[in-house]
Amino acid sequence: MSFDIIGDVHGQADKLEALLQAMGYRKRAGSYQHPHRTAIFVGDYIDRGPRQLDTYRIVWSMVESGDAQAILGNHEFNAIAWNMPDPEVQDELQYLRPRHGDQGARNRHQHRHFLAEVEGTAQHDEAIEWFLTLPLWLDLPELRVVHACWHDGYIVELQPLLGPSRTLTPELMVRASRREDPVFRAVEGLTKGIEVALPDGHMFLDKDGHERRNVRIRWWDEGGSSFRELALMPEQERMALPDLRVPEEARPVYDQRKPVFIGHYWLSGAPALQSERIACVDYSAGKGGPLVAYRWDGEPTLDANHFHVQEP
Ligand SMILES: [Mn+2]
Repeated sequence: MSFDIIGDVHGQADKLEALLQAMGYRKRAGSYQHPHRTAIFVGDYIDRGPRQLDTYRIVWSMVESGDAQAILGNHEFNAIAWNMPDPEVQDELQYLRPRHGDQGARNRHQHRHFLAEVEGTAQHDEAIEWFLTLPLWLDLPELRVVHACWHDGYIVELQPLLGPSRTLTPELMVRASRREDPVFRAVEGLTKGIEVALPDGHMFLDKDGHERRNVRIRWWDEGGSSFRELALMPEQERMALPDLRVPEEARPVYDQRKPVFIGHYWLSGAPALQSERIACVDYSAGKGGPLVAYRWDGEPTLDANHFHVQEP
């Protein structure tokens, strides 16, 4: 099998159509197809860009016709939670992702481009229904795909709880929306990456001046070991972190059995591999960057020459 693994589109349907064309896909019977390749989308189809519904329709139609597979990104997870009433709140209507207060305003702001196109229409529920059919990860015979982090522990934990095609059920959506529930940590780990608590007494100030005691890490970096080396943050802030080891148990170790493709990390610059077996295909198409894909032709060891960069 030959697969083209396509990065986070975030409503940039122009970039997606240009990329599919350039990679040899043609529109036939309402869906883009390639004579002998299958596309795989790594999640985050919505939010940010100017053509939310068009993006959703392109990806949806390719999955329907068997020309693509697609998984769930954190933005689709959030969209479902925004639209799902909390069944445990009886006397008023509350949603799993808050719509009220300061947090509600921030949530709405993050989701505004999608809402502007769908709020109050039948397409909204239709899109949410479809998001609920997206698996949290793909483990194909030859390769793996997950939105942010391949974590064997979380996968083993979630596997028996998920729907038939590794999808989130309504019950799991509730559990994944409760910070104190282990399902929250597992779903967040796979779709947003790994967050590690800084050693006691350490903190840093984020770009809004808020104190933070957790950092997200570059889980794929086998060479790094300290918070200073592994934290995912601008270099200047990173250098202020303690030169102390990230606890081994907090870091997933990738088993290297097959290539794994991820999105999510808003990378920039020329596409580069994370390792021989790990490739991120998100180069910030959602905020001015190119849409990137990896043309996979069966190689067990990944090759940076296989990146396709669709300039905006
Ligand atoms: Mn993401």
